[in-house]
Amino acid sequence: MRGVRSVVVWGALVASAVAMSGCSVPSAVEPAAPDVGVQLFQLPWTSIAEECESALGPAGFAWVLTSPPQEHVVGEQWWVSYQPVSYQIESRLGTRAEFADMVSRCGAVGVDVIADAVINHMSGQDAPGTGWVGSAYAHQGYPGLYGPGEFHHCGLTAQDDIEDYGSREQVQNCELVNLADLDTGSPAVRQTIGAYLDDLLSLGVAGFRIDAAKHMAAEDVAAIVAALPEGTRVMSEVIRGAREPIQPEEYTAFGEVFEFSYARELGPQLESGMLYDPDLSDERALHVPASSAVVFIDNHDTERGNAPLTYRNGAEYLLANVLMLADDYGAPVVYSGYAFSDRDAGAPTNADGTVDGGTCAPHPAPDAEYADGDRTCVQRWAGIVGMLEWRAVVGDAARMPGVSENDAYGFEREGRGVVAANPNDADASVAVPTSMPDGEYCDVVANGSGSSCPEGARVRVRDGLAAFDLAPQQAAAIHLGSRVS
Ligand code: LM2
Ligand code: CA
Repeated sequence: MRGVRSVVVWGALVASAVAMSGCSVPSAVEPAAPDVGVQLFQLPWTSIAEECESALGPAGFAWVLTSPPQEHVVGEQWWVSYQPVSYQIESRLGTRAEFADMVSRCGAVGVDVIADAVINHMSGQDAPGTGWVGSAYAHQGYPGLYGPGEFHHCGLTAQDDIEDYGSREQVQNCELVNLADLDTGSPAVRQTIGAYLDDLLSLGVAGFRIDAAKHMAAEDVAAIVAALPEGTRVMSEVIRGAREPIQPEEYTAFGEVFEFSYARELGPQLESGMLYDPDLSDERALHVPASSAVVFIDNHDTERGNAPLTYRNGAEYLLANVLMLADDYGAPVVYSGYAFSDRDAGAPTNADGTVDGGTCAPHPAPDAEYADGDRTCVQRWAGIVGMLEWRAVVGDAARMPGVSENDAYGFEREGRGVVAANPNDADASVAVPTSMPDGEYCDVVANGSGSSCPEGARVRVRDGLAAFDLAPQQAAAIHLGSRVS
């Protein structure tokens, strides 16, 4: 099902590239299967369904990562999503019926749904309470699911909280910020978690982000995954800490992992203007192999933490996303949330407490004018949409060695596309070697998937060089299908 629909979508993508340029993509070019995802943080299910139909499907996104769908503690903060009280698919983000409708509508336009699975822990409340749809709970008691005997009591720290990330035992068996830590080594617990994941699969999800995977022994996650149907996509969140005992590599045997090194290295290098060229070495140190990696510039935690670039950085953030989408390492996931000044602030809500989906209309591009609560809508920025088209056209073409000139930088994906970036505060020009045919091409970062190409968005290729003139913090990219003359 996924494959067939995907073919239709990338057929349309390349068709639009051809329509734009008025000349055909040489037949040697096989468009790549879409692999780019988008995390739509705290966006309600009905809004995600609409977004799939109006934006994600047409742009060629392959998957969307949702916020956690299960019942949670009651509260205003976004992070109540990460405190499960039952596995009912009922939350501030929508009902079970709305979730199911989203999965089928996204699937119909070729977009898989990846659900955020919070399975390391339950709530972090000390006092008993009642969840979003009325489930009673206590810190280590969730009627019908788990009793006190099914939680870890690590007994290693004063409050049973994780204190030392240098201790494997603490990280996996103590409580992460007071969140009741499930005994994932127990067959009964594994089975209950498995039933929850199976339920989501029965609604059509393609796979899961495994929240806080580092806080579960890899063998525990492996056992839970082994019980899922073959082909279920699994993306473990294992925040890499260079000197920590638990490393992401332990989790690659049964799925992909979010590779936190990628953004950590890309961001600072962009800011200093010292762009790094991974092709100068054969392997990326402290990175999992490309086929295991999910890469991102930021996510909901890092944008509230130490992400070097977020929506607040405007053009430079777009530039970083462009380079990630141009790269040949891992499956990229674009992040899209809402503006905030208080790290705990939830997305705007309706009178009944459900999250409001907002609108993308005011901010179609990086913008300094976000008010708190505005959706950033990164998935609709012209430069992002243009790069999805670019990525489909370059496919698996080799990434050629980068060149750096006048503090600007660029590289070719052999014979099919060229990208360039100027992370500095002054105009800069760079000529990037390419085997693309001579001619004038449209910059798809500036022009998105637009049908006509304004003069200012054109890039000339002559005698094996693509000549880019870039404004401060501008990235630009051309591909075989974006040729205008
Ligand atoms: C994750 N990945 O491993 C999520 O991506 C991250 O967003 C989650 O933290 C975390 N792990 C647990 O799933 C968020 C948020 C925390 C919040 C927790 C639980 O960043 O601030 O903790 O969710 O809702 C909050 C309070 C904290 C309190 C805790 C329990 O900030 O002070 O701890 O609730 O009541 C006493
Ligand atoms: Ca644990």
